[in-house]
Amino acid sequence: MPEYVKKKVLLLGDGAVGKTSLIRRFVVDKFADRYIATIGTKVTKKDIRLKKEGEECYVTLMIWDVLGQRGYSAVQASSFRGSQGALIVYDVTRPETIQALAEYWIPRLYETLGKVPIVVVGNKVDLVDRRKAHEEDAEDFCSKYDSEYYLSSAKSGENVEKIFMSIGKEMMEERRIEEMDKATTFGAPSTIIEASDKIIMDFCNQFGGMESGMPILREQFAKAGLDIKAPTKEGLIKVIGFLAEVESNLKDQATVSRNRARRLSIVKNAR
Ligand code: G3D
Ligand code: MG
Repeated sequence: MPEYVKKKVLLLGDGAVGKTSLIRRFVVDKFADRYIATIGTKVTKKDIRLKKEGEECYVTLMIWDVLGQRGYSAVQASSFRGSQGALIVYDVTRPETIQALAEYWIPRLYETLGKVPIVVVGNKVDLVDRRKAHEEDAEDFCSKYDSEYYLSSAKSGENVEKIFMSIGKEMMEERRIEEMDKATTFGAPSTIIEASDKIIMDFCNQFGGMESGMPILREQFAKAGLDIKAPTKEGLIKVIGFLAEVESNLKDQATVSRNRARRLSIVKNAR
């Protein structure tokens, strides 16, 4: 018996990054070159089909195109309510728009809804030559938020379907939301020991608890030559790589790389 659900997804980001164009491309497969600023909030509906734990499920996405002007915080907060996830969009040709995500959009979202799943989207990739650099920027940015990213183009259609499917999938995984609640706080300064502690907990949470996680951790720490009493950054980075190898036999690729990125960001922030 397939499951039918309705999910509300937000598109957030500064004006003119391409939110309305991405929705239009996804829903009616068209691109219009004429810029019409979105007034207020517009809702578009689209049905998608996903697999959840091997089971087919039908999801009706209610896609909310939120007024992109910063400062309209009451309008924005009220459009956030009841939503289970967001596509966070910036324009790869305007670096200030990725900065706005960290300074404005993501904090506003988390203030209102708590830590819901997000997928970061660098749009207008058709306009850049050095794609690799943009990928690195996006990856670096995402590691702080435990999210996936895509570079997209509403103009060519590249990755447009993928970004909506990806957030749809994230919103279906309630387990993941629990994991995020359990996850450690990021960005806070910590010592190498604290970082090591967080990584251990993070791995155990994902691996069915301490009893099942610890033996694997001990093995991988030993393999990396890491002394649990005096861990080093380099050693932890090695361990994170080994843990990703272990997980790649058990989890899907997206989860494995998200876990790796999250753990690397813990190490990066350690003193
Ligand atoms: P918004 O809803 O985030 O405010 P819009 O942004 O979807 O209205 O898009 C703003 C401008 O960017 C529009 O151009 C639109 O055509 C353009 N645009 C959106 N996505 C892409 C893309 O992927 N590639 C390119 N090259 N342009 C894109 P104008 O020129 O009318 O301002
Ligand atoms: Mg718009």
